[in-house]
Amino acid sequence: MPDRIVSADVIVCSPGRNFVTLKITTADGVVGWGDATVNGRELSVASYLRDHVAPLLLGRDPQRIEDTWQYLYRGAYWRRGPITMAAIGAVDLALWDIAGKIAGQPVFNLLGGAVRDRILCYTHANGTELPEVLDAVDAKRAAGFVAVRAQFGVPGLDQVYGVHAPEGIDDDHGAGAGHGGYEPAGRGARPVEEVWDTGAYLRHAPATLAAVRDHVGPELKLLHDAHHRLRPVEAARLARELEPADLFWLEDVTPAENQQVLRLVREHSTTPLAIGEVFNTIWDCQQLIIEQQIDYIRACVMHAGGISHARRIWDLAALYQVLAGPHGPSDVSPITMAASLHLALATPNFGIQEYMGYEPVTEEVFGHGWSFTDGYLHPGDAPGLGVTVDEEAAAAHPYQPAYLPVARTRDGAITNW
Ligand code: EZ4
Ligand code: CO
Repeated sequence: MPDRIVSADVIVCSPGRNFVTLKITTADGVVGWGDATVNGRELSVASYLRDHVAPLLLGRDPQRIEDTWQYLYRGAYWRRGPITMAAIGAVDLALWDIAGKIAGQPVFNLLGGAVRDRILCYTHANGTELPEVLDAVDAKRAAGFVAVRAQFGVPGLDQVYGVHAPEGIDDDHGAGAGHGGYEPAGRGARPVEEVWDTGAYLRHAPATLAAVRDHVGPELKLLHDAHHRLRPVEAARLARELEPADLFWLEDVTPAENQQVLRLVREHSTTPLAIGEVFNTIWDCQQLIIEQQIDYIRACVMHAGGISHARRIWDLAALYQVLAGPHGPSDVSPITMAASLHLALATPNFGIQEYMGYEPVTEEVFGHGWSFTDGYLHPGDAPGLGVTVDEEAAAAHPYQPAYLPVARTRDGAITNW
Protein backbone atom coordinates (compact mmCIF):
# COMPACT_ATOMS: atom_id res chain seq x y z
CA MET A 1 0.00 0.00 0.00
CA PRO A 2 1.67 3.25 -1.09
CA ASP A 3 1.70 6.30 1.17
CA ARG A 4 -1.19 8.76 0.56
CA ILE A 5 -1.60 12.53 0.66
CA VAL A 6 -3.76 13.43 3.67
CA SER A 7 -3.61 17.21 3.61
CA ALA A 8 -2.67 20.13 1.37
CA ASP A 9 -2.59 23.49 3.12
CA VAL A 10 -1.88 26.96 1.75
CA ILE A 11 0.05 29.51 3.81
CA VAL A 12 0.06 33.14 2.71
CA CYS A 13 2.57 35.26 4.60
CA SER A 14 4.52 38.48 4.20
CA PRO A 15 7.94 38.31 5.87
CA GLY A 16 9.41 41.29 4.03
CA ARG A 17 7.16 40.59 1.04
CA ASN A 18 4.26 38.28 0.17
CA PHE A 19 4.78 34.56 -0.37
CA VAL A 20 2.30 31.75 -1.10
CA THR A 21 3.41 28.38 0.25
CA LEU A 22 1.90 24.93 -0.19
CA LYS A 23 2.34 22.26 2.50
CA ILE A 24 1.51 18.68 1.48
CA THR A 25 1.45 16.02 4.20
CA THR A 26 1.26 12.25 3.74
CA ALA A 27 -0.33 9.59 5.94
CA ASP A 28 3.16 8.53 7.00
CA GLY A 29 3.83 12.09 8.15
CA VAL A 30 6.14 13.14 5.33
CA VAL A 31 5.85 16.87 4.61
CA GLY A 32 6.63 18.47 1.24
CA TRP A 33 6.91 22.22 0.62
CA GLY A 34 6.02 24.10 -2.54
CA ASP A 35 6.14 27.79 -3.51
CA ALA A 36 3.30 29.39 -5.52
CA THR A 37 4.18 33.08 -5.36
CA VAL A 38 3.13 35.24 -8.32
CA ASN A 39 4.21 38.78 -7.51
CA GLY A 40 1.22 41.11 -7.23
CA ARG A 41 -1.38 38.36 -7.81
CA GLU A 42 -0.67 36.17 -4.77
CA LEU A 43 -4.25 35.55 -3.61
CA SER A 44 -5.32 34.21 -7.01
CA VAL A 45 -2.86 31.35 -6.76
CA ALA A 46 -3.77 30.78 -3.12
CA SER A 47 -7.42 30.40 -4.11
CA TYR A 48 -6.60 28.19 -7.09
CA LEU A 49 -4.71 25.86 -4.76
CA ARG A 50 -7.10 25.97 -1.80
CA ASP A 51 -10.37 25.87 -3.69
CA HIS A 52 -9.56 23.71 -6.70
CA VAL A 53 -6.35 21.73 -6.25
CA ALA A 54 -6.05 20.76 -2.59
CA PRO A 55 -9.30 18.71 -2.58
CA LEU A 56 -8.08 16.75 -5.64
CA LEU A 57 -4.78 15.84 -4.00
CA LEU A 58 -6.28 14.07 -1.00
CA GLY A 59 -5.82 10.30 -1.23
CA ARG A 60 -3.35 10.44 -4.12
CA ASP A 61 -0.02 8.58 -4.09
CA PRO A 62 2.55 11.37 -3.57
CA GLN A 63 5.17 9.51 -5.61
CA ARG A 64 3.06 9.60 -8.78
CA ILE A 65 4.50 13.02 -9.54
CA GLU A 66 4.14 12.96 -13.32
CA ASP A 67 0.64 11.53 -13.16
CA THR A 68 -0.42 14.28 -10.75
CA TRP A 69 1.16 16.89 -13.05
CA GLN A 70 -0.76 15.58 -16.08
CA TYR A 71 -3.95 15.30 -14.02
CA LEU A 72 -3.77 18.96 -12.96
CA TYR A 73 -2.59 20.29 -16.35
CA ARG A 74 -4.91 18.39 -18.66
CA GLY A 75 -7.63 18.10 -16.06
CA ALA A 76 -8.05 21.87 -15.80
CA TYR A 77 -9.00 21.93 -19.51
CA TRP A 78 -8.01 25.67 -19.45
CA ARG A 79 -4.34 25.19 -20.13
CA ARG A 80 -1.30 27.29 -19.30
CA GLY A 81 -1.28 30.78 -17.78
CA PRO A 82 0.73 32.10 -14.83
CA ILE A 83 -1.78 31.29 -12.07
CA THR A 84 -2.51 27.71 -13.19
CA MET A 85 1.13 26.93 -13.87
CA ALA A 86 2.38 28.41 -10.58
CA ALA A 87 -0.21 26.32 -8.73
CA ILE A 88 0.86 23.16 -10.58
CA GLY A 89 4.47 24.17 -9.98
CA ALA A 90 3.88 24.39 -6.24
CA VAL A 91 2.35 20.91 -6.15
CA ASP A 92 5.23 19.57 -8.22
CA LEU A 93 7.87 21.08 -5.93
CA ALA A 94 6.15 19.70 -2.84
CA LEU A 95 5.90 16.21 -4.39
CA TRP A 96 9.59 16.17 -5.40
CA ASP A 97 10.39 17.27 -1.85
CA ILE A 98 8.36 14.33 -0.50
CA ALA A 99 9.93 11.89 -3.00
CA GLY A 100 13.39 12.94 -1.87
CA LYS A 101 12.49 12.56 1.78
CA ILE A 102 11.00 9.09 1.19
CA ALA A 103 14.16 8.06 -0.68
CA GLY A 104 16.43 9.76 1.86
CA GLN A 105 18.10 11.58 -1.06
CA PRO A 106 18.51 15.17 -2.18
CA VAL A 107 16.24 15.79 -5.17
CA PHE A 108 19.21 16.22 -7.53
CA ASN A 109 20.05 12.54 -6.99
CA LEU A 110 16.55 11.57 -8.12
CA LEU A 111 17.13 13.62 -11.29
CA GLY A 112 20.20 11.64 -12.32
CA GLY A 113 22.74 13.07 -9.90
CA ALA A 114 25.09 16.02 -9.97
CA VAL A 115 26.74 16.90 -13.30
CA ARG A 116 28.58 19.87 -11.75
CA ASP A 117 30.00 20.74 -8.37
CA ARG A 118 28.46 24.17 -7.98
CA ILE A 119 26.07 26.56 -9.67
CA LEU A 120 27.13 29.89 -11.15
CA CYS A 121 24.85 32.72 -10.11
CA TYR A 122 24.49 36.43 -10.75
CA THR A 123 23.21 39.09 -8.44
CA HIS A 124 21.87 42.62 -8.84
CA ALA A 125 23.67 45.95 -8.46
CA ASN A 126 22.09 49.31 -9.11
CA GLY A 127 22.43 53.03 -8.64
CA THR A 128 21.02 56.22 -10.04
CA GLU A 129 24.29 57.88 -11.08
CA LEU A 130 27.36 56.08 -12.45
CA PRO A 131 29.55 56.38 -9.30
CA GLU A 132 26.77 54.77 -7.27
CA VAL A 133 26.43 51.98 -9.86
CA LEU A 134 30.19 51.32 -9.76
CA ASP A 135 30.16 51.26 -5.93
CA ALA A 136 27.26 48.82 -5.98
CA VAL A 137 29.02 46.52 -8.47
CA ASP A 138 32.22 46.69 -6.39
CA ALA A 139 30.26 45.77 -3.25
CA LYS A 140 28.86 42.67 -4.95
CA ARG A 141 32.31 41.65 -6.19
CA ALA A 142 33.64 42.12 -2.66
CA ALA A 143 30.86 39.79 -1.48
CA GLY A 144 32.24 37.13 -3.84
CA PHE A 145 29.99 37.43 -6.88
CA VAL A 146 31.62 36.79 -10.26
CA ALA A 147 28.52 37.79 -12.26
CA VAL A 148 26.58 41.00 -11.65
CA ARG A 149 23.56 42.60 -13.30
CA ALA A 150 23.92 46.39 -13.50
CA GLN A 151 20.88 48.70 -13.61
CA PHE A 152 21.07 52.49 -13.53
CA GLY A 153 19.02 55.66 -13.57
CA VAL A 154 18.22 57.54 -16.76
CA PRO A 155 18.57 61.34 -16.91
CA GLY A 156 15.15 62.96 -16.80
CA LEU A 157 13.35 59.91 -15.33
CA ASP A 158 12.49 59.83 -11.60
CA GLN A 159 12.15 56.08 -11.21
CA VAL A 160 13.56 53.38 -13.45
CA TYR A 161 13.10 49.60 -13.29
CA GLY A 162 15.83 47.90 -11.27
CA VAL A 163 17.03 51.01 -9.44
CA HIS A 164 16.32 52.08 -5.88
CA ALA A 165 14.37 55.31 -5.83
CA PRO A 166 16.44 58.38 -4.96
CA GLU A 167 16.39 59.53 -1.31
CA GLY A 168 12.97 60.90 -0.40
CA ILE A 169 10.88 58.92 -2.91
CA ASP A 170 9.18 55.92 -1.35
CA ASP A 171 8.94 53.72 -4.43
CA ASP A 172 7.93 50.59 -2.57
CA HIS A 173 5.61 52.03 0.10
CA GLY A 174 8.10 50.93 2.73
CA ALA A 175 8.25 47.29 1.62
CA GLY A 176 12.03 47.57 1.88
CA ALA A 177 14.81 45.72 0.15
CA GLY A 178 17.05 44.91 3.09
CA HIS A 179 18.92 42.23 1.14
CA GLY A 180 20.50 44.96 -0.94
CA GLY A 181 18.50 44.04 -4.00
CA TYR A 182 15.84 46.04 -5.75
CA GLU A 183 12.28 45.37 -4.57
CA PRO A 184 9.92 46.11 -7.42
CA ALA A 185 6.57 45.46 -5.71
CA GLY A 186 5.14 48.25 -3.60
CA ARG A 187 2.80 47.69 -0.67
CA GLY A 188 -0.45 49.56 -1.01
CA ALA A 189 -3.83 49.44 -2.70
CA ARG A 190 -2.63 50.69 -6.11
CA PRO A 191 0.49 50.20 -8.24
CA VAL A 192 3.12 52.92 -8.27
CA GLU A 193 3.21 54.67 -11.67
CA GLU A 194 6.52 55.37 -13.38
CA VAL A 195 7.27 57.49 -16.45
CA TRP A 196 9.33 55.81 -19.18
CA ASP A 197 11.24 57.39 -22.09
CA THR A 198 12.92 54.95 -24.47
CA GLY A 199 14.91 57.65 -26.27
CA ALA A 200 16.49 58.84 -23.03
CA TYR A 201 17.37 55.26 -22.08
CA LEU A 202 18.90 54.46 -25.48
CA ARG A 203 21.05 57.59 -25.33
CA HIS A 204 22.30 56.72 -21.84
CA ALA A 205 22.65 52.93 -21.59
CA PRO A 206 25.56 52.13 -23.96
CA ALA A 207 28.00 54.65 -22.43
CA THR A 208 26.97 53.66 -18.91
CA LEU A 209 27.53 49.95 -19.44
CA ALA A 210 30.79 50.64 -21.29
CA ALA A 211 31.93 52.66 -18.27
CA VAL A 212 31.00 49.78 -15.95
CA ARG A 213 33.00 47.41 -18.16
CA ASP A 214 36.01 49.79 -18.09
CA HIS A 215 35.80 49.95 -14.32
CA VAL A 216 35.52 46.20 -13.63
CA GLY A 217 37.94 44.92 -16.27
CA PRO A 218 37.36 42.04 -18.69
CA GLU A 219 36.64 39.12 -16.38
CA LEU A 220 33.51 40.04 -14.44
CA LYS A 221 30.39 38.62 -16.05
CA LEU A 222 28.22 41.68 -16.63
CA LEU A 223 24.48 41.47 -17.27
CA HIS A 224 21.72 43.98 -17.96
CA ASP A 225 17.91 43.78 -18.06
CA ALA A 226 16.02 46.02 -20.52
CA HIS A 227 12.78 44.70 -18.96
CA HIS A 228 10.55 44.42 -22.03
CA ARG A 229 10.70 48.16 -22.82
CA LEU A 230 11.92 48.35 -26.44
CA ARG A 231 10.42 47.90 -29.89
CA PRO A 232 12.29 45.56 -32.24
CA VAL A 233 14.42 48.13 -34.07
CA GLU A 234 15.25 49.84 -30.78
CA ALA A 235 16.19 46.48 -29.29
CA ALA A 236 18.45 45.72 -32.26
CA ARG A 237 20.18 49.08 -31.86
CA LEU A 238 20.71 48.60 -28.14
CA ALA A 239 22.08 45.06 -28.57
CA ARG A 240 24.53 46.33 -31.18
CA GLU A 241 25.61 49.40 -29.23
CA LEU A 242 26.21 47.32 -26.09
CA GLU A 243 28.77 45.10 -27.80
CA PRO A 244 31.76 47.09 -26.40
CA ALA A 245 30.50 46.32 -22.87
CA ASP A 246 30.87 42.57 -23.62
CA LEU A 247 27.71 41.56 -21.77
CA PHE A 248 27.20 38.03 -20.49
CA TRP A 249 23.60 38.65 -21.48
CA LEU A 250 21.09 41.32 -22.36
CA GLU A 251 17.73 40.35 -20.89
CA ASP A 252 14.17 40.95 -22.11
CA VAL A 253 15.32 43.43 -24.73
CA THR A 254 11.82 43.37 -26.22
CA PRO A 255 8.61 41.66 -25.07
CA ALA A 256 8.38 38.09 -26.34
CA GLU A 257 4.71 37.89 -27.18
CA ASN A 258 5.28 38.11 -30.94
CA GLN A 259 8.51 36.13 -31.06
CA GLN A 260 9.24 36.71 -34.75
CA VAL A 261 10.43 40.20 -33.88
CA LEU A 262 13.51 38.74 -32.19
CA ARG A 263 14.88 37.85 -35.63
CA LEU A 264 15.58 41.53 -36.26
CA VAL A 265 17.61 41.81 -33.07
CA ARG A 266 19.64 38.73 -33.91
CA GLU A 267 20.46 39.99 -37.40
CA HIS A 268 22.15 43.06 -35.97
CA SER A 269 24.08 41.88 -32.94
CA THR A 270 26.01 39.07 -31.29
CA THR A 271 25.20 40.31 -27.78
CA PRO A 272 23.88 37.17 -26.01
CA LEU A 273 20.14 37.37 -25.35
CA ALA A 274 18.11 36.01 -22.44
CA ILE A 275 14.31 35.92 -22.39
CA GLY A 276 11.51 34.09 -20.65
CA GLU A 277 10.99 35.04 -17.01
CA VAL A 278 7.28 35.52 -17.67
CA PHE A 279 6.92 32.28 -19.67
CA ASN A 280 5.13 29.42 -18.01
CA THR A 281 5.17 26.46 -20.41
CA ILE A 282 7.39 24.85 -23.00
CA TRP A 283 4.99 26.22 -25.63
CA ASP A 284 5.99 29.79 -24.73
CA CYS A 285 9.66 28.87 -25.13
CA GLN A 286 9.43 26.72 -28.24
CA GLN A 287 9.86 29.24 -31.05
CA LEU A 288 12.65 31.26 -29.45
CA ILE A 289 14.58 28.06 -28.73
CA ILE A 290 14.18 26.21 -32.01
CA GLU A 291 14.82 29.35 -34.08
CA GLN A 292 17.86 30.05 -31.89
CA GLN A 293 16.76 33.61 -31.22
CA ILE A 294 18.01 33.43 -27.62
CA ASP A 295 21.05 32.10 -25.79
CA TYR A 296 19.50 31.65 -22.32
CA ILE A 297 15.98 30.58 -21.42
CA ARG A 298 14.80 32.45 -18.31
CA ALA A 299 11.67 30.49 -17.34
CA CYS A 300 11.38 30.16 -13.56
CA VAL A 301 11.25 26.56 -12.35
CA MET A 302 8.12 27.15 -10.24
CA HIS A 303 6.27 29.49 -12.62
CA ALA A 304 6.88 27.00 -15.45
CA GLY A 305 5.04 24.16 -13.74
CA GLY A 306 7.77 22.92 -11.41
CA ILE A 307 10.76 20.64 -11.83
CA SER A 308 8.77 18.16 -13.95
CA HIS A 309 7.98 20.69 -16.67
CA ALA A 310 11.03 22.99 -16.44
CA ARG A 311 13.29 20.02 -17.16
CA ARG A 312 11.42 19.40 -20.42
CA ILE A 313 12.05 23.05 -21.40
CA TRP A 314 15.72 22.71 -20.52
CA ASP A 315 15.99 19.48 -22.51
CA LEU A 316 14.46 21.14 -25.58
CA ALA A 317 16.94 24.00 -25.11
CA ALA A 318 19.83 21.52 -25.02
CA LEU A 319 19.08 20.44 -28.60
CA TYR A 320 19.85 24.01 -29.74
CA GLN A 321 22.74 24.76 -27.37
CA VAL A 322 20.56 27.19 -25.46
CA LEU A 323 21.41 27.28 -21.74
CA ALA A 324 19.09 27.56 -18.76
CA GLY A 325 19.34 30.88 -16.94
CA PRO A 326 16.33 30.69 -14.61
CA HIS A 327 14.56 33.60 -13.00
CA GLY A 328 15.33 33.73 -9.28
CA PRO A 329 14.20 37.07 -7.90
CA SER A 330 13.49 37.59 -4.21
CA ASP A 331 9.79 37.51 -5.15
CA VAL A 332 9.87 33.73 -5.43
CA SER A 333 10.54 32.01 -2.12
CA PRO A 334 13.67 30.15 -1.02
CA ILE A 335 11.68 26.96 -1.83
CA THR A 336 11.73 27.82 -5.54
CA MET A 337 15.41 28.72 -5.25
CA ALA A 338 16.03 25.23 -3.83
CA ALA A 339 14.12 23.52 -6.63
CA SER A 340 15.96 25.53 -9.28
CA LEU A 341 19.32 24.59 -7.75
CA HIS A 342 18.52 20.86 -7.56
CA LEU A 343 17.54 20.85 -11.24
CA ALA A 344 20.55 23.00 -12.16
CA LEU A 345 22.96 20.66 -10.43
CA ALA A 346 21.64 17.72 -12.49
CA THR A 347 21.30 19.47 -15.89
CA PRO A 348 24.17 19.58 -18.42
CA ASN A 349 22.97 22.67 -20.32
CA PHE A 350 22.61 24.82 -17.24
CA GLY A 351 24.11 28.31 -17.52
CA ILE A 352 23.47 30.68 -14.62
CA GLN A 353 21.02 31.20 -11.76
CA GLU A 354 19.64 34.63 -10.85
CA TYR A 355 20.15 35.17 -7.12
CA MET A 356 19.17 38.42 -5.41
CA GLY A 357 19.38 37.05 -1.88
CA TYR A 358 16.67 37.37 0.77
CA GLU A 359 15.97 39.65 3.68
CA PRO A 360 16.77 38.14 7.12
CA VAL A 361 13.07 38.25 8.03
CA THR A 362 12.30 36.07 4.99
CA GLU A 363 14.94 33.55 5.99
CA GLU A 364 13.48 33.41 9.52
CA VAL A 365 10.39 31.83 7.94
CA PHE A 366 12.05 29.88 5.11
CA GLY A 367 15.04 27.84 6.27
CA HIS A 368 17.14 26.35 3.49
CA GLY A 369 20.00 23.95 2.98
CA TRP A 370 21.20 25.75 -0.14
CA SER A 371 24.16 28.05 0.31
CA PHE A 372 26.27 30.69 -1.44
CA THR A 373 30.08 30.51 -1.56
CA ASP A 374 32.46 32.57 -3.72
CA GLY A 375 30.01 33.38 -6.48
CA TYR A 376 28.40 29.95 -6.66
CA LEU A 377 25.35 28.26 -5.12
CA HIS A 378 24.82 24.67 -4.01
CA PRO A 379 21.48 23.05 -3.07
CA GLY A 380 22.92 21.06 -0.14
CA ASP A 381 22.68 17.34 0.54
CA ALA A 382 19.62 17.16 2.79
CA PRO A 383 16.85 14.77 1.66
CA GLY A 384 14.22 16.38 -0.57
CA LEU A 385 14.59 20.08 -1.43
CA GLY A 386 16.28 20.80 1.91
CA VAL A 387 13.88 23.57 2.94
CA THR A 388 11.88 24.14 6.12
CA VAL A 389 9.04 26.55 6.85
CA ASP A 390 8.49 27.97 10.34
CA GLU A 391 4.70 28.25 10.36
CA GLU A 392 4.58 30.24 13.61
CA ALA A 393 7.03 32.77 12.24
CA ALA A 394 4.98 32.94 9.03
CA ALA A 395 1.78 33.65 10.99
CA ALA A 396 3.44 36.72 12.53
CA HIS A 397 3.63 38.29 9.04
CA PRO A 398 0.13 38.40 7.49
CA TYR A 399 -0.50 39.15 3.81
CA GLN A 400 -0.31 42.80 2.74
CA PRO A 401 -1.67 44.01 -0.60
CA ALA A 402 1.19 44.85 -2.96
CA TYR A 403 1.52 45.51 -6.67
CA LEU A 404 4.24 45.74 -9.26
CA PRO A 405 4.50 49.24 -10.78
CA VAL A 406 2.96 50.29 -14.06
CA ALA A 407 4.73 52.55 -16.56
CA ARG A 408 3.51 55.34 -18.81
CA THR A 409 5.18 57.15 -21.67
CA ARG A 410 5.48 60.94 -21.48
CA ASP A 411 2.10 61.35 -23.21
CA GLY A 412 0.41 59.39 -20.41
CA ALA A 413 -0.19 56.13 -22.29
CA ILE A 414 0.46 52.85 -20.53
CA THR A 415 3.61 51.11 -21.75
CA ASN A 416 5.48 47.96 -20.70
CA TRP A 417 6.84 47.97 -17.18
O1 EZ4 B 1 10.91 42.31 -12.53
O2 EZ4 B 1 10.71 39.43 -10.45
O3 EZ4 B 1 15.30 39.65 -13.92
N1 EZ4 B 1 14.59 39.91 -13.01
C1 EZ4 B 1 13.48 40.65 -13.09
C2 EZ4 B 1 12.66 40.81 -11.85
C3 EZ4 B 1 11.18 40.99 -12.14
C4 EZ4 B 1 10.38 40.71 -10.90
C5 EZ4 B 1 8.89 40.79 -11.13
O4 EZ4 B 1 8.21 40.31 -10.01
O5 EZ4 B 1 13.17 41.14 -14.16
O6 EZ4 B 1 13.15 41.90 -11.10
CO1 CO C 1 14.25 40.23 -15.73
